[in-house]
Amino acid sequence: MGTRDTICALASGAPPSAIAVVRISGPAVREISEHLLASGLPEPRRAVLTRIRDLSGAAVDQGLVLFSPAPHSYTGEDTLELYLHGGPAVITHILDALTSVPAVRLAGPGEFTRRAFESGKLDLTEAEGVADLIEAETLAQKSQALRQVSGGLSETYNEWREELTGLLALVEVMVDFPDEGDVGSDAAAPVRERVANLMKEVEAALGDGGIGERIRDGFRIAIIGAPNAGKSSILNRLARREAAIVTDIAGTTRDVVEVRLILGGQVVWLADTAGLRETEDVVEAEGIRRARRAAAEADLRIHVIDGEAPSPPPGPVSSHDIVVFNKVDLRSASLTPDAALPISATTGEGFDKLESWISGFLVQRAASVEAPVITRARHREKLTRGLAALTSAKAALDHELGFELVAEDLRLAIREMQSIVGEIGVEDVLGAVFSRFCIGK
Ligand SMILES: Nc1nc2c(ncn2[C@@H]2O[C@H](COP(=O)(O)OP(=O)(O)OP(=O)(O)O)[C@@H](O)[C@H]2O)c(=O)[nH]1
Ligand SMILES: [Mg+2]
Repeated sequence: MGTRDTICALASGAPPSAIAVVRISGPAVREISEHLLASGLPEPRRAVLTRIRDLSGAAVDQGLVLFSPAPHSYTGEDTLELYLHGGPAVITHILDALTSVPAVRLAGPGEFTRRAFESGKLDLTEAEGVADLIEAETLAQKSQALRQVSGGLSETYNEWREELTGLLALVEVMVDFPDEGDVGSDAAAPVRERVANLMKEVEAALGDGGIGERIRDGFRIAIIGAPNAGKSSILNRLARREAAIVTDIAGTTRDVVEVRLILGGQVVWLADTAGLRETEDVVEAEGIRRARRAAAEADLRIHVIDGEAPSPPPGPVSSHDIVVFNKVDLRSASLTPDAALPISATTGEGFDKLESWISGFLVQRAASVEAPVITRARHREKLTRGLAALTSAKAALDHELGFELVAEDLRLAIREMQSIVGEIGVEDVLGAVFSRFCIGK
């Protein structure tokens, strides 16, 4: 690690700002401090007010500096933080001054966190948590990310990995000493039970309804119904802007139009879809196919009944759905079918009820799993494969196929758990995770 570059970057937001934080990490930090700080290398972990100059001795600014020696820093390396006046010229001058030192270069996205990961300060789920925390828009996203940063997910994955490692040790003994304790079902029974218990736990995590991923990426709501029912008008009113085209021609919406909203404290992707009907038109038919797919994938469907030409909602209405009777401004609300909410996209009547119903639904859904251990598709994919390996181990035990096979499956399951926390991290996974960070983190 001694031969690494030293990296620097603006860690605070875009200038101008009251204060700008510039971060420097790597082996050249001590040398830089001697050259650029009037007070020289500061005492560790002690904020010092000093003049900062460039290599020619010209003043850059004055501000607080903080030195965190390795390994007690975020990156695990020597780190220097400069708290400067947040003007664009100050920032340009300091970054120029720093990068004029031959061993120093500007950091790439997420490079500080990647170094923290590489020096064992964070595991991969914790590093992902850092990225999520920075991007968190809702309180729900923030608290989920914070839990992840503090190792809430790693804990579960590590427990499973430890249990698997213990099981593997047991099974390997049986492979090596098949005669001991009679290979029969007696020896296998405790292993089988522990595998079954672990399977139950992993299955429960996978059966969380995708709540962790929804909180992070957004819940999906689809507006569906007959052509001209007012679906696009409803989307526009909920989005508070003219996101979708509205005309009195049936079949106006062809493609799925999605808008991003915050409702009930959650990020929501609201989709307007093509009106469902029989059609010979190829383009419209494709739109309808997409509408049905959006409806099938949604967490919640808003079925729209056209108050002008009421017809029952197409397809089954589940408890995850809401039926609205639109255009009540044209009709008497008393004509609203049972269990449907009377609304008018034109006047806004009934929208406060509709919004609070959706919010209530989301609050309930988000609370349905207390602490999801899956917050990304990456975790789900690995965990699904881990479960498949466990299922195969269980089958090998059930059919007495030999402990070698069981051991092999357990090893596979361990690898999946290890790759979730990045213990065995293939380079492309790391690249994909860290490239999405902002520069300076
Ligand atoms: N009076 C009244 N008219 C409405 C209401 N909602 C929508 N409309 C009208 O109904 C027509 C169809 O509205 P859209 O929002 O385009 O309907 P849609 O369901 O998206 O239609 P398609 O995209 O063709 O499937 C337009 O002329 C709207 O102005 C309402 O609540 N009251
Ligand atoms: Mg439409």
